[in-house]
Amino acid sequence: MDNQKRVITVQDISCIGKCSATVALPILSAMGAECALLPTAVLSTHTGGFSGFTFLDLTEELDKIVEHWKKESFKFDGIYSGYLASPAQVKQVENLIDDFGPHGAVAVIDPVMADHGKLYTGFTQEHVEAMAGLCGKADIVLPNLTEATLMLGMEYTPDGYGQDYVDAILEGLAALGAKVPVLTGVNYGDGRLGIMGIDTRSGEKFSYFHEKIDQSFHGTGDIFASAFTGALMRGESLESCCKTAADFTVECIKNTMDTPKDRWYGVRFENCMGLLCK
Ligand code: PXL
Repeated sequence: MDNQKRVITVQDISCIGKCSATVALPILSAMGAECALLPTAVLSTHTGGFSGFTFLDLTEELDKIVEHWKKESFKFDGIYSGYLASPAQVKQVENLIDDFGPHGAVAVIDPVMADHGKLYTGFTQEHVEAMAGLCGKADIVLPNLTEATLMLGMEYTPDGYGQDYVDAILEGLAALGAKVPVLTGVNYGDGRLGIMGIDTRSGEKFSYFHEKIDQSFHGTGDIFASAFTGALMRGESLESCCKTAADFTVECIKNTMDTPKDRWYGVRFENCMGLLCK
């Protein structure tokens, strides 16, 4: 019997920059899932750190692609969205969940829009509000601290916080409607960085902490979310998905530290891919 999982990933194509589609596709493939791509936009590079990038919005094309998929009666096991170019596209992903969710597709939403306390270039408060709505329809949400606090209208505190702050964020995300909120980038000041989540259906909490590397790299959120989704499709527990994805991301970062600094626009994940094929 063919039990290969098929996932739709909704991502932009940043032609150079090692993020979104150019990491989601190889990672999901390496982990054994078939990956269908719904491309939100085509950019010459990602928007972080490059100026003069080109940007082609594919909002109109998305509906046509999905209409065709529905006509063909394709079935999917997962819907995994990352960078969405506009509030209209956020709505399109909600429609995707309505279309394919009832047939068994688990919705994993990474609300890609901000980091280090700041929205990425081009995003507005309207996008934040739309994303909060989408997260409310998701099975699993994977925000970082900045994205979570923006969606909840909470103060962003980069460090010096305790368990109460994280609990309040997870509760807030659950109150939006997310079944499994998972917060990334949790830092209790002990030299580690972690992921904390709760499955609101069972009340079970889970977490995974790993060594903190004091260097930030583009695309690592996408690498984490892609590997998390791949692990989920492989049937791993939520805690195991956190571990698989975080360990892989840390290895990719370590594998990049010694490359020339002007090449630090993404991590050198390519020769770490073997870690995912098991
Ligand atoms: O890695 C997130 C991301 C994805 N896609 C585009 C981006 C970014 C972050 O800046 O600009 C186009």
